[in-house]
Amino acid sequence: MQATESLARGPLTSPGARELETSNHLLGDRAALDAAWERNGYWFFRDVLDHGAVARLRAVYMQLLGEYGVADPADPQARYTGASLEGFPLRMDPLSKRKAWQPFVREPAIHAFFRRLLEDEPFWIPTVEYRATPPAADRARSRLDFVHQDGFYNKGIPFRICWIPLAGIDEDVGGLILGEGLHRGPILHDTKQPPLYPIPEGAVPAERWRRATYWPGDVLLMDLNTPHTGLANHSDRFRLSMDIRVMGANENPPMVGRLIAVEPQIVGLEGDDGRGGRFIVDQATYCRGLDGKQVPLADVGKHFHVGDEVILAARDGRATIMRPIH
Ligand SMILES: O=C(O)CCC(=O)C(=O)O
Ligand SMILES: [Fe+2]
Repeated sequence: MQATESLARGPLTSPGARELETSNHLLGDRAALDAAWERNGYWFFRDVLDHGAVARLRAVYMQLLGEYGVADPADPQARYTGASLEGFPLRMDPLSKRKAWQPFVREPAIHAFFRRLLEDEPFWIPTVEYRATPPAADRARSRLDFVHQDGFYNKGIPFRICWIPLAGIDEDVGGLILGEGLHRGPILHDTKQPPLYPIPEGAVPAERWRRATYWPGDVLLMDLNTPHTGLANHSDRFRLSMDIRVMGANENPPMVGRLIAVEPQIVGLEGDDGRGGRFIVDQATYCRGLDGKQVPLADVGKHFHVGDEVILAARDGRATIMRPIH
């Protein structure tokens, strides 16, 4: 299948990170899995996802890259052709629109893995990034793209991040790097630096960084407060991965559905799974816009409309967080 050829090894230019710890041997042992999560802030499983399912998702990416002429869909290494990236949808919007994640998580083998891992029905939060990252143009920049904690931008939804490589991703191609064992510590984002609130350089001690050479079939789950970033792509190929968020259906997941009413201080939601109702939206609600920035309460009616698809978490009839789905 795809890209199992040997990957060219360049010099180590990221922070000399140690290998991620694997948790395959803990599968089926709830207490040991939980202990590893508490200690490290992640689980890394090697070769547990069905290769056919991963290849089918990868093919969807490759077709889009082919349509834009930036890679040959038949190239197992997804090398960048050099064609202009000007019109190329870097965030892969066509895949967002068609919800390319859904057929993937419905694949019986993929569902079965997460069902067993969570000991619960997986509930997928449709905050999905389809990443086809071209080789970096500027190689003088730091290789750490943007260190962040997802929890800082997603208060109130205790999901686990699932980062899924769709091809071989070595140190040159980049891939994910994380700070081990920092998820129970303080939030590292600098609250004095809006609008991005970056994590100051050095906040993740050099010896905490972990990464791996990733292969199709691997999956990395991270705590929502584990600091992490992609590494800049210093190869000649696209870096192909998807990240999506999951929690157990019995862990009080947020609602996902369409708005059926947007009134001052009230929204109505029809959830995809039958949950829904009318919810108070007030100062305590964290409303997020499409650009990720917080929407002031007075502007909710401008940003949210009947028919919009949203993620909404609520407690006692009050929305705690509301955000659009792309
Ligand atoms: O793949 C990347 O570059 C970053 C991934 C990420 O931020 C995430 O999975 O939450
Ligand atoms: Fe992230």
